Amino acid sequence: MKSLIKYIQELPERQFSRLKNLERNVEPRIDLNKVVKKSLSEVTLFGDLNYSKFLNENSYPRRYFFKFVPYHLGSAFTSIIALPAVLVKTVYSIFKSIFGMPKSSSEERIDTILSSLCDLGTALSLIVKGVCLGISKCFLAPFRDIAKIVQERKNKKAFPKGKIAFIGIDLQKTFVEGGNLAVSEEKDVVTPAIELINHAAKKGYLTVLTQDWHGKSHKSFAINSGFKPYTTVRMSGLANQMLWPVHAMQGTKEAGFIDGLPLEKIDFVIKKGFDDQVDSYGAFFDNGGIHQTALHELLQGYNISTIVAFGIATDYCVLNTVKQAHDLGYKVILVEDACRSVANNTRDSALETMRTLGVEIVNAQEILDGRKF
Ligand code: VGL
Ligand code: ZN
Repeated sequence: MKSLIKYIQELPERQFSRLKNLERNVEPRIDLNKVVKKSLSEVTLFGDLNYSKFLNENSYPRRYFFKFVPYHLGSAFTSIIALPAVLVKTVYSIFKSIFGMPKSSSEERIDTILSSLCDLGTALSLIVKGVCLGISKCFLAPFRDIAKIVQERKNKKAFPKGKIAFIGIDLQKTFVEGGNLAVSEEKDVVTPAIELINHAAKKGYLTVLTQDWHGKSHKSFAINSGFKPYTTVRMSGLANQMLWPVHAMQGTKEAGFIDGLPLEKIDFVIKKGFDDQVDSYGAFFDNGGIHQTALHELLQGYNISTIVAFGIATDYCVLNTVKQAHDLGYKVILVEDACRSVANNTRDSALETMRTLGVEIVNAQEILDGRKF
């Protein structure tokens, strides 16, 4: 009995020290490799991207090609152009030493010829080196550059600054002009999204993109059910599933990220919506709340407590991601003017729902000004 009373008396202190320990535990507790392996199909860890995948997904070579290749090839060709000049000079010196120096001894002539040949050898080796370096740089530099970027990101993000993560939701071609499920875009969504990502990367905050990633038999595609797009049905036990035009189909160009996003500044890509039987608007769980992506684990590993959310669509994937984040205990800031919606009425009710939850709704400029952090 005595020890029980003592225990109860000490309880607040015990709790307190437990909390203190938790607070002190500020270093990432996560084994990123484990997370990535665990759900390899869903999360792409920037540092682990393999080069060919990186090249494919980022059209890096094209950008690289026009920037560096002419430069390196130029230096290779400069060396090649030097070749005839060096040859002419050597042949001239040899001729001069044989025919133009009648008074000199044969020993002197041989000396001059040999030194000309040595000069020729040195010049040739420099030329060959120049050509080889120039050409090899053309082919190797993209890989070296990528390796450098990857290393920089790894170093920097080992301990991201602050406890803030910027999450760009479904910023994919399929959801903007020209895409199959283009949202209403009275204003450009790409520019503020790019600015937010640049801002986050500059400040050293964690950056994540989510990617809707459906198989061709996905049940949310109207074509797979026989109903018209934009009708609401019951799907896999879940009410109110909207049927959509085919969108964000795995591996298609449409499912790729919108051109111009600085993908090299993104730390993680979370893919969602694999399960053909259930839709997945939120980036943390599918709509049935059954399957969990690696996002929460990743954010926890980095001790993230605040999420800055933006992207597409305010009334579906943004709303659900924000709701799930809120339920998981994150403080959520929604950047309203960096979001676009499927429809105005659902956008308004989505914003109202988020406001009621206590989500802070801001404009991109307030973040970019550094007013918040
Ligand atoms: C989304 C509808 C269907 C979204 C995704 O990203 O908001 N909306 N799939
Ligand atoms: Zn979808």
